Amino acid sequence: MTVNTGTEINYRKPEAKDGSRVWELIRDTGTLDLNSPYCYMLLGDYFCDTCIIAEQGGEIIGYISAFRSPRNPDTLFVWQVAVAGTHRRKGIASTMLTCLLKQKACHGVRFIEATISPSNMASRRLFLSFAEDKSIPSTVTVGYGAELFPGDTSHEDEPRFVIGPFFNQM
Ligand code: 9YT
Repeated sequence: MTVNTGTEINYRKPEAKDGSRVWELIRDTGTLDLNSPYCYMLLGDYFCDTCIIAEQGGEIIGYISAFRSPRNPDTLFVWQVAVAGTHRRKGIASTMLTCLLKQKACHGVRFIEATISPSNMASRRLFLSFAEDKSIPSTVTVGYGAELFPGDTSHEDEPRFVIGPFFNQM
């Protein structure tokens, strides 16, 4: 008899019906910009090939949303990386990123871009160690400065990280 202890982590594409639970995950991170539930449904419907969910025992514990830049299709823009507070520091974000890059939809990707605010240490570590481990160049430019955000939101700067070029044979 096989007993499913629910400890195995399953990585899969999101669907529209995951939108509400993804919204809850993003809300609970406390560090990411919370978009509308509709936005997460839409990503699950129209951008599922470049997004990924980590699930354990039926619970969504990790999520990456990303899309290929319409003007530069060799660039994967990684929009949000989220891991549930209870599951951090286990390499889940890094596994999600690696799985994502292995997808057919990411074939030919040579650059990764993301904007990451200074307080989002987990994502900074994720992208910089991804680049370092593989000896891929990385640069940081201004991105979206705090002044671009509505005055009453006191949003941090969102510097843009660019990693690449690399040969995506993963
Ligand atoms: C890589 C990542 O998660 N960036 C976050 C961008 C922005 N602050 C957002 O959408 O939360």
